[in-house]
Amino acid sequence: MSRYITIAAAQLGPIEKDHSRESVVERLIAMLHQAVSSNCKLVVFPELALTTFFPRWYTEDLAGHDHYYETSMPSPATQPLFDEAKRLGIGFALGYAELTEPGADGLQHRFNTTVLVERDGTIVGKYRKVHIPGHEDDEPWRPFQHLERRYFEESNEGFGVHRAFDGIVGMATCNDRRWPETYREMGLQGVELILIGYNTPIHYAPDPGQNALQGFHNQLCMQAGAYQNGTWVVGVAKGGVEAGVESLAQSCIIAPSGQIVAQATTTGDEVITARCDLDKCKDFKETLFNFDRYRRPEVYQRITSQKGVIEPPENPSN
Ligand code: CDT
Repeated sequence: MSRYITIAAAQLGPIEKDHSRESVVERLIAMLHQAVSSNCKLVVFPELALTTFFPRWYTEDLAGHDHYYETSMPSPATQPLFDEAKRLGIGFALGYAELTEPGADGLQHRFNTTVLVERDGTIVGKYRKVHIPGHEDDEPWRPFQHLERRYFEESNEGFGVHRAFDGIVGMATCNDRRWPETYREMGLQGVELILIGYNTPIHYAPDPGQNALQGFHNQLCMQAGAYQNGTWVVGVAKGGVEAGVESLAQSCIIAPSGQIVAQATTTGDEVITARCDLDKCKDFKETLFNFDRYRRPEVYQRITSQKGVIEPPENPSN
């Protein structure tokens, strides 16, 4: 049996500080049209797709940066995207900065969020980023900052999946893609399609030796996650040089075999597509990665009971 869905990864080039949300939404809608002309039913946009990557700037006063966040979704600026997608009968995933209503604690919360919208315009669900990289405080020695840990809380909601687009769909965001737990949590819920937006600066200040490996690591982790869980993975970048900082592009669509079936060739706005058979997941889920048959959770206890590394004691003879 086959269950085909044609999917677009809509890579964005840079968004500068002075670019309005409205101008960005125009770019998103242009890519939506391209996706429709390729018969796509789902288009995946990157992480924080509405603004420049603002965590690169330090601020004492977080509230002074609240204009980078959406307080509703759809928000006034994104309503035209929602309307056009519904009119065209295409779904989408969109990353944005979310500022919540005050919760039971009376506080507003800031999350790095992705919303998934079905072809009929209904909101399927939201995903709030779990693994928040970078640092909390000003680190002026860096050529640019990566202050996601100042601007966003870690979500405790985990990695849910949704029955949508005639399959089982999950989401993750940027740094999440480097962690095998991300994929396995969704793999254990039968995920068939994982949507991942990212902003990955090429320069990694704590260890610049990794700069030249950014493209390799991007593919390594997403291809492994796809294969080891028998799932499609769509990785979508905001790439190019934004505010003088170069970010990885290399958006790609990966099959459950781990093979890349489509990849961006530019660092700007670019739509890549693939016709994905969700039933291909079974080839892996029912054979080598038949979890029910072969997994051994009873010997994986450290994975959930322990956070950091605990090395064995030194040999007394040393
Ligand atoms: N946006 C995001 O999560 N970027 C990180 C950069 C890590 S370096 C601080 C990433 O993992 O690509």
